Amino acid sequence: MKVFKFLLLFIVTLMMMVSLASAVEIGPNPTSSLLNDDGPFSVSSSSVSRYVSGFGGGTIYYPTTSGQYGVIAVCPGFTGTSSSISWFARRLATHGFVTIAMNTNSTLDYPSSRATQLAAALRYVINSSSSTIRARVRSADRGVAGHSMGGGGTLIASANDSTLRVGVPMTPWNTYTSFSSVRVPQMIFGADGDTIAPYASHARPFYNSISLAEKAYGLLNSATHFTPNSTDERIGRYGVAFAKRFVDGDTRYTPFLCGSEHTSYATSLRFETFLNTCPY
Ligand code: 9J3
Repeated sequence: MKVFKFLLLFIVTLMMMVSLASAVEIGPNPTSSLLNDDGPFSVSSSSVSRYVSGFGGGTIYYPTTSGQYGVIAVCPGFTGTSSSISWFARRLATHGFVTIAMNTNSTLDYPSSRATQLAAALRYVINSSSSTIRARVRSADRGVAGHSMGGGGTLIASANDSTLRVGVPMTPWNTYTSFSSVRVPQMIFGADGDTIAPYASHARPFYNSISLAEKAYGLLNSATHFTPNSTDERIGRYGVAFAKRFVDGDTRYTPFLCGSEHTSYATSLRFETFLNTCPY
């Protein structure tokens, strides 16, 4: 009996050590007003030539404060360039991530190509020729995000690499709807007025098809296909909170995804529909 109790205590202690080891708290305790805007980190940026191999260059954003941060690549949509999603890459960085607002090899590349380019952009940041940027990166903690075909690419990149920690597809577009093999947590945004990637045939069936990962779906009210191309409080708030929860394992963000801070914010004025697999 005593041996049994000792074993149990030992196992519980081990489990606690494992869960602590995989969670990194970066930055002050989150508040609603911090999450609605730029975060507490000052950010530097570094431009990446379009002639690098595997993707089309872009801009890296990283916290000025030394430390190790998760890394997230953000991909634009069809005909778009990095400037169309740079607000989101920069926003993530101000909350404690190293990010890249990337360009694609061709602005006409399809989602499967955008997926391999997202992976190439992550590798590029992790192996950066800048020792400052290399020193800021926790290479095990990688995520992907993107708009439209970049959102389709985000889901495909997530299906291709189950070691990614997060995907944030924004008004995603793809030729097929089943992402049943995805094991990477996804925060999917749809737009109620999207006529290019209508949520009923894109974002929503993508969300529904995922059963092997934690997920959330926010259908933005009074929004279009291009709402993710400029600063949006809702996308910033939930994109940051979801990335913090799943890239850093930081459960201080749980109330903003599943708890009272979520339910009070996610009114029907902001989200026509909000679905999730809470608690997480
Ligand atoms: O990336 C997007 O904005 C994709 C939607 C699109 O127009 O696809 C047509 C082929």
